[in-house]
Amino acid sequence: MKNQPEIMFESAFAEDTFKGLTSNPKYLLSKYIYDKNGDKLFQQIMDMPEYYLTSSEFNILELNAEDIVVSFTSSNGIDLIELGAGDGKKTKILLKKLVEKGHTFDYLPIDISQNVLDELKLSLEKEIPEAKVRVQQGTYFKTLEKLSEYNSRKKVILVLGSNIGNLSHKEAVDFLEHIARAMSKEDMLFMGFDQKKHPQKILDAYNDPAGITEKFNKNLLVRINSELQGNFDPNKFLHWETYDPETGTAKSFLVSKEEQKVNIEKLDLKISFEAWETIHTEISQKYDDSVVEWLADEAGLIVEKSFADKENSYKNYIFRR
Ligand code: AVJ
Repeated sequence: MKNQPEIMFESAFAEDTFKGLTSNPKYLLSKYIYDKNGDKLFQQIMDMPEYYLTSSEFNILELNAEDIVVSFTSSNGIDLIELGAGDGKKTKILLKKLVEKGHTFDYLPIDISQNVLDELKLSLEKEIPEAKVRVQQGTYFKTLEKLSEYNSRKKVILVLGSNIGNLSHKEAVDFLEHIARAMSKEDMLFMGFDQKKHPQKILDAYNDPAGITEKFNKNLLVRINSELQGNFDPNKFLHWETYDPETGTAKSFLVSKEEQKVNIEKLDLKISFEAWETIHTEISQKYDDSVVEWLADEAGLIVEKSFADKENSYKNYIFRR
């Protein structure tokens, strides 16, 4: 991979899109859903009644805020580092509790989207002016390298929202390993994992009748059109969701409703679709305790504690090295 001529492509988005659409079967990477439009659509998803993940985690944090915050703290304060911070709606519960209990901390939210970070910073200045905040833009892998630079006091790393679910188990272990490597003995990792549950509930969360998730998924095509001068007609694709209860993997696809050709000018690429040919766009992995323990073990981490909602539909785990 390292030897590929990078000059051929104007961006990682261009290169990954070229690779995905010339593969068989075709795929696109879900991280590229999150441009300004995608961020907005994800905000709308989090407000949908069908998307139980957000309210489940919100309730877990609210019910256990005191316990959680107590386990976070250290006599000389902490650096609270959040990967994929988003709007920080759930994190604010913990920040408020830290302030209320008089704990010393810096909050360091990291997100791929600068828009999201700008808004987060503004809202925190208003809602929790006591909090010391330093935002950082970047992808997970870039930010993981920076993690070990924070080593003057206890680090607590947050990954909420079951964001790990977009990774295959192999990628998840790799991600956890990178985090583990940057952790010292007293550091902690606090992470949300959506749990296996009634398959219909999962399908409903990723296939809402209002079509918000469909728009979110199709934003990949819209983004290719606007940034790479493509001519996808999103109406000629079907949003399709599957869930395999054995593996716990929810998968999103765009399915071509007819035979068609698409032109992407900036990639100098013409792609043909057969009728009913697929583009795989996203996985949203669901977990149980034994899978989480296995992932942790593979990455050299130990599960110290977990917090669940009433139905065990979602869990937050504390990991240590
Ligand atoms: C942000 C990765 C947790 O997979 O549940 C929501 C993204 N995709 N609806 C998820 C998403 C479709 C979400 N994560």
